[in-house]
Amino acid sequence: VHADKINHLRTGVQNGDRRALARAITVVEADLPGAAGILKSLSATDAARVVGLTGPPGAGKSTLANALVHHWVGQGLRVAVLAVDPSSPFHLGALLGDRIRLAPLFTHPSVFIRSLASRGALGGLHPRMLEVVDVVKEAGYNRILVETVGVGQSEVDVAGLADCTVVALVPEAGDTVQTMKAGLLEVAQILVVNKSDRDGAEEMAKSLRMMAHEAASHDRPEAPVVKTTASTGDGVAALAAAIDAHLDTGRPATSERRLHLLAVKTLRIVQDRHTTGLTPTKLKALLEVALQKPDFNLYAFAEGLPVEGWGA
Ligand SMILES: Nc1nc2c(ncn2[C@@H]2O[C@H](COP(=O)(O)OP(=O)(O)O)[C@@H](O)[C@H]2O)c(=O)[nH]1
Ligand SMILES: [Mg+2]
Repeated sequence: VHADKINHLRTGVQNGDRRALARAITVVEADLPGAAGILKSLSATDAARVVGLTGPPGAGKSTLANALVHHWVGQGLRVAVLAVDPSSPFHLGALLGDRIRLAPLFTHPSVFIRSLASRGALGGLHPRMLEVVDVVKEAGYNRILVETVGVGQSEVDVAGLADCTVVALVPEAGDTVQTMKAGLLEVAQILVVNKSDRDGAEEMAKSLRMMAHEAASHDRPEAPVVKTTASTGDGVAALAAAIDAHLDTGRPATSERRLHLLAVKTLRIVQDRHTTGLTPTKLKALLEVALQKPDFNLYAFAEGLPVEGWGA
């Protein structure tokens, strides 16, 4: 892909052309030719706030995301949603105000929605999620909401890229809570008891508050617990306020956490770059040749591999 094509695409993304954005995401997501060129052309814009929304399947994450989008759009914000949950596609509409509902939302100028495939059956972020988020940031959205199913590693992954991680649970999730200490609770900066129209919501909120209190420390503020009924919009304004409060306090530009995340991100980029083009099939072919030599050494072989560059 030629440089002027990449420039054209990037300019489109920056100007809010959603087709250009969709195209750029596809290129980056699938690592098509031009992906590196697009990524390297990104400006250092970091105005968008990334909100991760995770939790067990069926907790109401998509419904909650809809409600948050509605809330933010009502405040005049531009919002992008990246949903890593093909099983539960976005049905924007139900919660959106009439004015917005009448117009198909995918054409609403303030909203961009994209589904991404997950890494595997157990969920997990798309392997190019970091890059996709960076492309979306270029398009000038104020909020980027990333919905993932929290069933394993994904909640940790999403915490790594989000400025604020929201974990959604339901009143019946008592068992989940017992087993989630190591995962979901650890990454939660805000805890949500969704489906609060159901029995047991207050009990659930109470036990979560206790846990959040125990988990808090001097460098880890206590995660607030918010009760919501996503399907009616109850509590969504309070959730949005909690998110704003977290975003306001967090993230000094050179904070230890940010530096750590950037280091992890750099490592991943470098590792990816070095394995680009190295498929098991290709390696087997190279190994077959290398093994002919009597002084074959695996380490010397690995070091001598043809590493593809990071050129456009
Ligand atoms: N009663 C009730 N149902 C809800 C609420 N929020 C979502 N749901 C329903 O729960 C189901 C799963 O919601 P969804 O947003 O797809 O969950 P996700 O898998 O976490 O994204 C849907 O049928 C929703 O309509 C809520 O606050 N109360
Ligand atoms: Mg969903």
